Amino acid sequence: MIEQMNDEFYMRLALDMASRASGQTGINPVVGCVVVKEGRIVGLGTHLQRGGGHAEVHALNMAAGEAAGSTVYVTLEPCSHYGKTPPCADRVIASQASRVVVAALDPNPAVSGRGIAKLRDAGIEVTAGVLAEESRRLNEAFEKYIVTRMPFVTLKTASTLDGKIAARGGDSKWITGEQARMAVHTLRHQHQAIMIGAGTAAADNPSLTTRLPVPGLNPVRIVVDASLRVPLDAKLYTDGEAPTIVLTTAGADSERKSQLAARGVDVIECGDGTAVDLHYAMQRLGEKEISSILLEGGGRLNGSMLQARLIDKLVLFFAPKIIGGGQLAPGSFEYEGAGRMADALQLRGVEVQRYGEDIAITGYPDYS
Ligand code: AOF
Ligand code: ZN
Repeated sequence: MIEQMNDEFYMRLALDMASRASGQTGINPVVGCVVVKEGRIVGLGTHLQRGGGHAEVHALNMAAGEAAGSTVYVTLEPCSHYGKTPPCADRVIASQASRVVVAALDPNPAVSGRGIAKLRDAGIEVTAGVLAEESRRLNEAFEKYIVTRMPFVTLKTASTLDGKIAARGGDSKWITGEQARMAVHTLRHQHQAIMIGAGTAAADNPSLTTRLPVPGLNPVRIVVDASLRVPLDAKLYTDGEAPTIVLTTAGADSERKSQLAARGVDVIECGDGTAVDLHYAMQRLGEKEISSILLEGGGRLNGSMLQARLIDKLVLFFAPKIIGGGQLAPGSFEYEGAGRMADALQLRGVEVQRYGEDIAITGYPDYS
């Protein structure tokens, strides 16, 4: 009982450190590590960027000679393979730690249980599964990408209670309040890319940068533009704030493609139909090592991505307002939809947060 409380206490610290690095490790997971000996913390470490040291290495370096006989708390199973760095399991064994407490297993097929097996084979006591769900939640994008090489897509909307993302006259500033908009900028920081449709790009001319009181990272910007109708002087193509990718079709104007390429925009042809082949697009983005995408609409792209079952998570902000407007006011999800309530898309694991006057509903679509 006491041991379990201690394990959770130190694992929470490790998880907290890991969570602060969310958004800055690229395709890698976020991982925290705490080394404890005789009731004292002797080492702390966090994986801060891809190619950089793993959490265990930083923490064990800090612990130095104190690592012998210690307990090592780590939010992800120590790795067993040679990646950009040597296996952490070997490093833990060499440090002569006597016990290792792990939150989640590493879903990387190159590891998946082999790290823990290595430690046990070396005679180290291993306790696995302490606060595992918290760790898995932090690395939900990594969990998908490392197995499928497809990006984890979070769909975000900000609408009125009746699901509208603009008024009948087209105006959309602002629907939600400042706190909710801050939360969106934190989501931008935490995702590697942000994606919008051509309609939104043309109507709003957004910059899609991360604007927070504490500076954040700008995601790569992705525009879905089958016919290349977004003007060349759009901020996304001219401001140089972050790389921009355009997903288009083989049939789109080739001169426009060259003009975009000349501006440094990465133009990807996704199929030869009239619409962008979204499944193929996600595969290509995965190949470019984009492991997480924040989809910021509009309604038609949201609908198409849902229908293609490419959405992994939804974060829906609602302002306590009703605007009406029928067909003239665009909604968050514009698609044919289900004919019967029994066929509605069900969200699982639903949670509700408050941001000032606004609320956010988070959930995971159940496509089964
Ligand atoms: C750990 N501790 O802090 C991290 C781990 O390319 P590399 O060498 O950085 O390896 C990346 C892989 O290592 C990643 O896919 C995941 O399996 C594991 N990440 N493992 O023991 C860490 N970041
Ligand atoms: Zn490692």
